[in-house]
Amino acid sequence: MHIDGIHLREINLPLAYPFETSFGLTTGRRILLVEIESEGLTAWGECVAGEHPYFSDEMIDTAWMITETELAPRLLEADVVGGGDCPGIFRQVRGHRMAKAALENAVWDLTAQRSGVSLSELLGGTRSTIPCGVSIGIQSSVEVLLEKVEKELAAGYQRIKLKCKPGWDNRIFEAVRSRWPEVLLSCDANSAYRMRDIEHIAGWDQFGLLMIEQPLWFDDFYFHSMLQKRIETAICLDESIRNRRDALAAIEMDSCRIINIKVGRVGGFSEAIAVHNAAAERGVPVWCGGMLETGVGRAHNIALSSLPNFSLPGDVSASSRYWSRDIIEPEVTVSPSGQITVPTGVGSGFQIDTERIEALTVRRESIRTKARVTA
Ligand code: OSB
Ligand code: MG
Repeated sequence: MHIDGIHLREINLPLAYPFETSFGLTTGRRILLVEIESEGLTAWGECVAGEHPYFSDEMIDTAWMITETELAPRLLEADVVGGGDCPGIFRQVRGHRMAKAALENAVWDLTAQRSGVSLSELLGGTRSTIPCGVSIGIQSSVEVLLEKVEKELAAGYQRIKLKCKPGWDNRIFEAVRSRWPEVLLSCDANSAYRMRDIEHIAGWDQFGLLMIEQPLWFDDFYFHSMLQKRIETAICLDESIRNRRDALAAIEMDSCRIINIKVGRVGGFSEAIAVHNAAAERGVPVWCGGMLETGVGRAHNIALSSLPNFSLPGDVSASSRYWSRDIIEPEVTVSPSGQITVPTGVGSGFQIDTERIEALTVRRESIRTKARVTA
């Protein structure tokens, strides 16, 4: 395919509800969207890098710079047949996986459109609906948290994930467990604990959690493996898993028994599928994580979640939990049984609300194929 232009935009969008994790509070998002123009078709990708380099070492401004100066020019020069070509095209650039993923995912979306199939089908999806959970941030009080949990369970969500940190752990697990003894419950520490906390974490076995997500260092396998040997509850790795090799190492070392796949964190759909397959072959279930995406990234998460080994409820939830109004149509909704229907239409299956995106845009840049100079 010939790629005619790549357009970068930053949109600013306030969150409908502030989101607090052990690494900080987010009240609004600055989001890099990429738009790829090719032979009359247009496809979008969302970069999930945050406003600060707190979840990973990427942030929107580094992603913007790398996309503009390194990735987009490479993609424009390359012979592209499909999204699977992108890792090779970007190989010389180390890291910057969230920046790479935004472009690669847009190329997959474009390929689905060109082939007249749904993105889910192109990726190898087999599910027509996906099971949904929610990630609930740190709240001002236990009472406020319980109200949130009640609201999400009433909406049908199949799994509740509680963000935790030292001082916001046993109290909330106890409160939620005593009120809902049977609910699928997990927690996510975003690396807030250290080995001195090992006995404290072992105490969580009594709460019957489905998993404990990324309790230790963001880049660690070894100490998670030591912790996993000491506790009964499954560890789930998020931040630590950057690619298929990391997944293999983590599984081999018993650093985790469940993997959270975020397509941005691993650099795009190609690597996400590779992690999915490696885990599936070893009997390790996976689920799709979230990064407070708009509808562009959410639609891509839905397509990815339709692959067979995404057997646990993911953090892919309704648009209205994040935005007063999303940037796709229709917005993402969740059924009373806590499921999202995987679209069967061509491409992502959602329409991009370009008018709304235009209104939210605060910065833009277009990169086009250099005119070839002929002698
Ligand atoms: O660790 O899963 C995480 C949000 C931002 C950064 C990291 C994480 C999260 C979430 C929210 O847990 C998931 C979502 O609802 O999008
Ligand atoms: Mg996480």
